[in-house]
Amino acid sequence: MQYRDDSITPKITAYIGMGSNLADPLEQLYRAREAIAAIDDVTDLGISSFYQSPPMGPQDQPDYVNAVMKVATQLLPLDLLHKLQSIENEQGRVRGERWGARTLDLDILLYGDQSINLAELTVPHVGLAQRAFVLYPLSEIAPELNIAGKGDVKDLLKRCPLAGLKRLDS
Ligand code: PH2
Ligand code: MG
Ligand code: MG
Repeated sequence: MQYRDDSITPKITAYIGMGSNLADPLEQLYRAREAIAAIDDVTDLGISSFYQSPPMGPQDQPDYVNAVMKVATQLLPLDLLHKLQSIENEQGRVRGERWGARTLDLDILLYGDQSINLAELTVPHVGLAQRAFVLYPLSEIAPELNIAGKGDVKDLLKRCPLAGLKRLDS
């Protein structure tokens, strides 16, 4: 077993992008939030509203529902990623076409202020600064955030067209 002293392992604030466009998307995101909150060493710090938007990428798929969740965690980035992938799999994710329809997509958007460039994981997430379905929910729960190399969330938001994004009342 690896030695770890919780009192000195830092808690990192991370933001997780959540998306679904199959099999009752809202329900998928509710379930995913519970599953994320149940991970050891992950604390749920809140979630944005839910937003509906037309698909980015192939158009022959249903609209998406997206949200952003804020967590505190002592997991290393790849460990967190692998836990999120298990939750995607448990909720019936089938990996097919790039940007194709999915029951659940969980992306690490930000992990503290770290820049991570690994084959498996790029943080900040590549589409973060351009995608309305990421920026709007993110700005709701982190309006003062500055994203290294990209700028203030507030400024990114001003430059980001809504592209059909609608906030759901739920
Ligand atoms: N995710 C994709 C592909 N296209 N479109 C919307 N509106 N929302 C998404 O989350 C999304 C998408 C692949 O991750
Ligand atoms: Mg994604
Ligand atoms: Mg993904």
